[in-house]
Amino acid sequence: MRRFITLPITLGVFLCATTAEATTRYIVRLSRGVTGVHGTSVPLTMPSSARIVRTLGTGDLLVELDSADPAVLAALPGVTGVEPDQRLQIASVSDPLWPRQWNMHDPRYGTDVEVAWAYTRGAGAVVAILDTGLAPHSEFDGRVLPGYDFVSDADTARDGDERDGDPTDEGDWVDPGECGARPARPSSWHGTHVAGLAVAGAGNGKGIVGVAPEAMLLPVRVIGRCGAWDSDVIDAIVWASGGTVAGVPPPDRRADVINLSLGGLSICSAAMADAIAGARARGTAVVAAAGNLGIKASSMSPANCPGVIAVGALARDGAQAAYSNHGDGLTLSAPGGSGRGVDADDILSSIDAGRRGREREVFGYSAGTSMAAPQVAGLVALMRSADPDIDVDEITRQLVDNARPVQGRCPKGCGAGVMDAGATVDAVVDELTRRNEVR
Ligand SMILES: [Ca+2]
Ligand SMILES: [Ca+2]
Ligand SMILES: [Ca+2]
Repeated sequence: MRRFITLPITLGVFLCATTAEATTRYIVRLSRGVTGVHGTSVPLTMPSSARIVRTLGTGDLLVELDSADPAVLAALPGVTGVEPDQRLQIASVSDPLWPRQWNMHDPRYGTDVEVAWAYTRGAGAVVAILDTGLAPHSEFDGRVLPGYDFVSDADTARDGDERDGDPTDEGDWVDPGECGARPARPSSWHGTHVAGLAVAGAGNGKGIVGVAPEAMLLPVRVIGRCGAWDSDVIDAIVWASGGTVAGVPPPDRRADVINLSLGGLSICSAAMADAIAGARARGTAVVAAAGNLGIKASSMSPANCPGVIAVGALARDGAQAAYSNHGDGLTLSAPGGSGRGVDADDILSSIDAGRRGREREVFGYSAGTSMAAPQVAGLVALMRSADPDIDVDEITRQLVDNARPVQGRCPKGCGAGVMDAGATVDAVVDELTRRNEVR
């Protein structure tokens, strides 16, 4: 049986120790006046099976034994207690669906988020998800900022009006003939799935965990039932990054990062490039999905816009996913799932059960660069939480410099490699420490 002991450390991370591991290291507590090293009063003589490793800051002795039987230590005169020296680990995540989140913890193909969580879980950072809106889901309880609905076309908005202050996802199901030649399909709850990958809550006894489970979520609706207009996305980027959009009250908090799991086949328009440049100038990083057409990433906007962090997708086997756009246009890659219809090889996140309108919160699998991008956006939130002064260029540089080599095949180009949350946040904290030492 494993016994877990939890103790908080300064960074707010919970460590746990398991006593299942046999130890030969013991912390030996001494009565006052006894010491095993300098012998100021009563010298403690160790048996030949024991070796003093060092004196701890508390005055206790760390002792290594040849055997695992500490009775020999307890019997020594002057010893008041003997305790095993336990090896501490980052707590196993208690959220029940965590074991299925291979994209985060698989030792070869995952993103190593647990290492990053030793520093931060994203508290203080804001992630804006520009998407189909947000279906109510308890994974975001207490962390949803007032968002906005930028869908200006009342005909496709499904909420009966033009822009409004309620970004709730009304469902994007399509009936035959509704959106040109598009086939009929049920609602995707795409925005809720994407949001969960970035910021779903940890330790709430529920579902999954996002990359930045303590970051705030700014939900922004831009996609109606037939897609999103460029013009609505442009306004939403300006707004979420703290710029001014006529007729729309400013957000309570500017986003640290905007996620765009959307795109179309086109060059980057000058207006879109302007909106993104403005967001970057105000300190908001912009992350975009590279697209799922298996073509050059440079052919899809807004992933091809200057300054955008463009994210490709990797399959369950660590290779580039067959659907992922690729090539020089990618900044880096993240797990996006295989997309071959096998749930366990895809990416699990929060959705709604409704085939048309909202019914109830559930969890479901999906694959795509849409799933890869928000994991990078979540990582940007961790970086901003660790160092609130890190600028957008430095964020991009650290993502690239600390990406890991792709473990599977990627002949057409995966950008800098796989996002590595642990190495990246570690590097950001190092850099911050160096900066503070110089001051
Ligand atoms: Ca509306
Ligand atoms: Ca609305
Ligand atoms: Ca959860």
